[in-house]
Amino acid sequence: MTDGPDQAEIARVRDLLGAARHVACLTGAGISAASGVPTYRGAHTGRTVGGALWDGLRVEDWATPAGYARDPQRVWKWYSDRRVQLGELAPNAGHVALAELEKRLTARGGAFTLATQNIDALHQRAGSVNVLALHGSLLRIRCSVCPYRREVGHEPIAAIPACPDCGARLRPDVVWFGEMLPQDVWTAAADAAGDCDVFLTAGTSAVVYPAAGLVEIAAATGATTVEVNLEPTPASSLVDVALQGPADELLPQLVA
Ligand code: BV8
Ligand code: ZN
Repeated sequence: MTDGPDQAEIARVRDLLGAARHVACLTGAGISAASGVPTYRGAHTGRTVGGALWDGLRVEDWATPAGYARDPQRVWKWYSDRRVQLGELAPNAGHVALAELEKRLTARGGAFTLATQNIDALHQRAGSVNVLALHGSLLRIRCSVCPYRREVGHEPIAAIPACPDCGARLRPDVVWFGEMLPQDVWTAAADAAGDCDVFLTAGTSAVVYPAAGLVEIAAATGATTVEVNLEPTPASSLVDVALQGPADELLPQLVA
């Protein structure tokens, strides 16, 4: 347990969630930190790639279509290693709390929408159902050129496969910088942010757009907004309640 926010704030959010009709949530790398997934930026309790991965390049420099074109084997290996590592990791109490919240809301006729920037599928493994994976999935690969895509497991894939339909290079099915988010997924997330009465953001540095804009949509349309993060972010001054602490400790308290 950390010192963290006071119990009155926790109780206030618990009441808000208990009375809500539709809760929408945005998560980022921080929610998976306690599972051993590295974060990208900011303070951390577990591991972090800390922005600079190789040769001083920031994630924004190489997690791009141009970065893949420049050094496909290296970028491919980075994702392949993460996919293998993910097979050894498990959801934590933060993921489980959000899955529990969804169960409760749906059991009483409410709605829960979980938009995540994470590509680790740990929310689904924890039992969350209505999950919008804004930035794709580590567990899918797709063609760089045509619509071909397929699911993959946690086994290593050393060589970059060629597309069985057109022969082009396959790539991870994730959204890189400079690429559009899948339109249907983004529309569903923006609709949920505009429709919810409570919007909860957890474990995100709130700097990558358009995902970070969801809390702005929710605030502008009258939702009560709550942030759970280890440290203040650009969203902290916008939200109604900013709780600082580890998501794997705070989310179970909010949902208890
Ligand atoms: C697009 C996926 C339209 C694969 C990722 C200038 C201003 C505004 C926007 C832009 C700009 N310049 C460029 C842009 C657009 C750009 C962008 O937002 N850039 C930012 C960096 C300035 N966005 C895009 O390009 C997006 N597409 O805009 O399309 C378009 C297209 C073409 C032309 C015109 C328009 C696409 C963005 C997708 C990027 N994909 N990766 C992969 O993961 O490998 S981004 C990367 O950051 C991550 O993958 C993750 O998905 C994302 C967000 O990170 P977070 O999840 O928030 O994680 P982070 O590490 O940053 O923070 C962790 C937080 O947790 C910290 O605050 C820490 O304190 C906290 N924490 C740690 N431990 C805990 C904890 N909290 C609680 N508990 C703990 N235990
Ligand atoms: Zn193809």
